[in-house]
Formats: sequence, structure tokens, C-alpha cells
Amino acid sequence: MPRVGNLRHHHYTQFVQAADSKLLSIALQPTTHQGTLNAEGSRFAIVASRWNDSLVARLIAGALDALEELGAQEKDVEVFRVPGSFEIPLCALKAAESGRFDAVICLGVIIRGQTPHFDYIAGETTRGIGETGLKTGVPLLFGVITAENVDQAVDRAGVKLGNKGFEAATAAVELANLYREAFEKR
Ligand code: DLZ
Repeated sequence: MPRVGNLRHHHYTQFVQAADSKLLSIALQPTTHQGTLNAEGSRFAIVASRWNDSLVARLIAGALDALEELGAQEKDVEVFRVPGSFEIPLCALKAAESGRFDAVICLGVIIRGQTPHFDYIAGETTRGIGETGLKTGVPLLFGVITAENVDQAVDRAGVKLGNKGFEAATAAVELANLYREAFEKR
């Protein structure tokens, strides 16, 4: 019988079902932390690659659009350009380690059809961005499009919610506020 934590699987299933059926009558009201979507007072780095620049430019525009809508000040946003997505993690690491930013928004476009070593570049970029967030404790946002072809990439670099830059910047604002409110010593 498979185990989930200390519960046997059938006990776990019953437990989940019981919790579901009682969902509306649970009395426990723990504190829930959730970041607000207010960018005022937070500082953001945008690390963006130049490869597939016409699409990355749309991601940068999307990110800036979101930050402006959420109240960020121009002086609190800095953009760093690197040659390709493979170079994003190191620049993001330096930005995070500088202590000057509450979140680092990583933007790039990697297209399989045009990239023989797509898996290596996409894999290393993803791993490096993830590791940098864990190593530095600064939230790093993954706004790197990994697409099969140009059409797919164009779809993800569109307007507002269809724009990975807009999405990543919105998440950056939320996380900057969440970590400040929930974990910073007062
Ligand atoms: C070399 C390369 C290729 C073929 N394709 C892409 C891509 O689709 N997207 C991207 O961001 N970068 C690409 N690069 C460049 C690499 O990321 C890196 O800049 C170079 O290998 C130099 O280290």
C-alpha cells in the first residue's frame, strides 16, 4: 500500500474527501499572507536577452507596462541587457546580490525550431534562474519564453495577460510585497 507522509494511501484519500466535504464549515482561520499588487516603494531589475530581440522588446514593454500600472517609479526600475538567454542567470545573480532590488524579472525568448541546442540553453537558463532565486533569497521571475516555433513565441509576447513579461512583472510586485510583509523583521 503506497504511503503519503504517515498516512496509508486509502486513509489519505478518505482524509482528503472528508476535508473537501467539510470545506465550508472549517472553523480554523489561520493568518494568510498574500502580496498586494502595489509596486510603490519596491525596486525592480529587468534582465533581458537580445537574441530574438523583436519579441524580447515586447516582453520588456509588457513588464514596464505592468510596473507602471501598479505604481512603480521610473527611478526604481533598471533594465540590464545580455546577449542571449544563457547569459541571463549570471546577470540576474549579480543584480540580486547587489542588494539594490526587491525582485529580478528575467526575460528572454528561446525558440526550438531555430536552436539546435535548444534543450541545453533552455535547461541551463531555467536551472540558473531557479538556483539564483534560492541562493540569494531574492525573488526571481521566469519570463523566458521557451517555444516550439515563432508563432508560439509571438502568442506569448502579446498584450497584457498574453505577455510573459507583463505576467512576470505582476508576479514580481506580488512577491516583493509578500516577502516584505511576511518575513522581514520589524
Ligand atoms: C546561440 C543561441 C541560439 C542558437 N538560440 C538562442 C535562442 O533561441 N534564444 C536565446 O536567448 N539565445 C540563443 N542563443 C544564444 C545563447 O543564449 C548564448 O547567448 C550564446 O550561446 C553565447 O553564450
